[in-house]
Amino acid sequence: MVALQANYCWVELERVGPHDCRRLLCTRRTRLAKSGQIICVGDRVGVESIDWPAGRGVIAALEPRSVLLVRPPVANVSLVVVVVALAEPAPDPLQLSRFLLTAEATGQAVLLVFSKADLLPEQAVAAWLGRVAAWGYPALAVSSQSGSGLDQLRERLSQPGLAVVCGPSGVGKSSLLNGLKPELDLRVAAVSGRLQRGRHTTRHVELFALAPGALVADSPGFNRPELPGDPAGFGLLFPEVRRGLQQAACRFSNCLHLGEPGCAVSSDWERYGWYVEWVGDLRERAARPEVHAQGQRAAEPGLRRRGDRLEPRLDQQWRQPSRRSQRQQAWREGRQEQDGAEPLSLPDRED
Ligand SMILES: Nc1nc2c(ncn2[C@@H]2O[C@H](COP(=O)(O)OP(=O)(O)O)[C@@H](O)[C@H]2O)c(=O)[nH]1
Ligand SMILES: [Mg+2]
Ligand SMILES: [Zn+2]
Repeated sequence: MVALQANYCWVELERVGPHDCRRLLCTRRTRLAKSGQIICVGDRVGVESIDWPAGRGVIAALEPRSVLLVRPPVANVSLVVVVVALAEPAPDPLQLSRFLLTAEATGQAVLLVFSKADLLPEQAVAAWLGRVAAWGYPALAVSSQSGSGLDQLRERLSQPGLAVVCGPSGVGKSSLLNGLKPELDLRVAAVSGRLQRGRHTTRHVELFALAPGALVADSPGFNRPELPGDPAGFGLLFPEVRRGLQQAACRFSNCLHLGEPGCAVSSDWERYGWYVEWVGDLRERAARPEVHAQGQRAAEPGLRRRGDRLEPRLDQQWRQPSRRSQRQQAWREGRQEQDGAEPLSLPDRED
């Protein structure tokens, strides 16, 4: 499914159909929604009742998905491209890290792109590239204005798979995709206001083919992604931590890498201080389950929690169970988490 507009889905076909049909405008079988199967952009679906001359059909089946990116909600993502501008707006390393963490949380490849390279002198660009290389990200500096770096980016995005471009608004994501494929003609907004934030002109998620089998999704910008996950797995979202663990194992398997005895992760990296602070935030969140459940809902406006799964929010008519029973469920889950929670304090000594 390549695009969702109100209650209609555009489905791109695996093979060209009669009447040279490549895309079908589809509705969804009600029983899909009733069985709790929510279709996201990026999902592979089965279509029935096809009216070829009209180009219409009905989605009747959803294939299992490998990954679901929460924001924007895109299924089966294989590459997350995080874009931040070198200027207008200037990079915010904390915000950039939050984007990188949510990208890492998908478990898929992450590519960091600095946009608007035309606005900074070469030396300043090199300084940013060096800084994030030390974090573990060999980044790309590009400019849609001058065209520099676009060929390299096009090459990366032309690999088979599904890439999602995300990042703050106004950094030039839509401009970049337009630069890669001018016929897209995506809407671009002037950066406005004293905060130099772009307006959110990209309103819905849509997939485009950049090369055969290489799909790319532009996404609406948002400015402050929530921290993903729980304290236990959090360290693995940092290349700096993964690097340490490749060389040696920590003494305790549930090590939080906060200077525990026998920890294999050093504290000698730029983002270590933020890491410590964020682990603290996550532990606090985990210790207060009611706040946690609310935080989750606020954190993911595109999605809601259902059992232990995340689902995109739907129009009122699709919603079930009711908001009230959702709240009760979230509350019950919170209680369970509290009752069965693993202690997050330092591990007991094993020796
Ligand atoms: N100087 C410069 N401005 C750019 C570049 N790319 C985009 N812009 C401007 O940045 C603003 C936001 O661009 P847009 O593509 O809508 O950003 P998005 O919100 O990330 O999709 C627009 O005014 C663009 O003209 C670039 O490479 N250089
Ligand atoms: Mg945009
Ligand atoms: Zn450790």
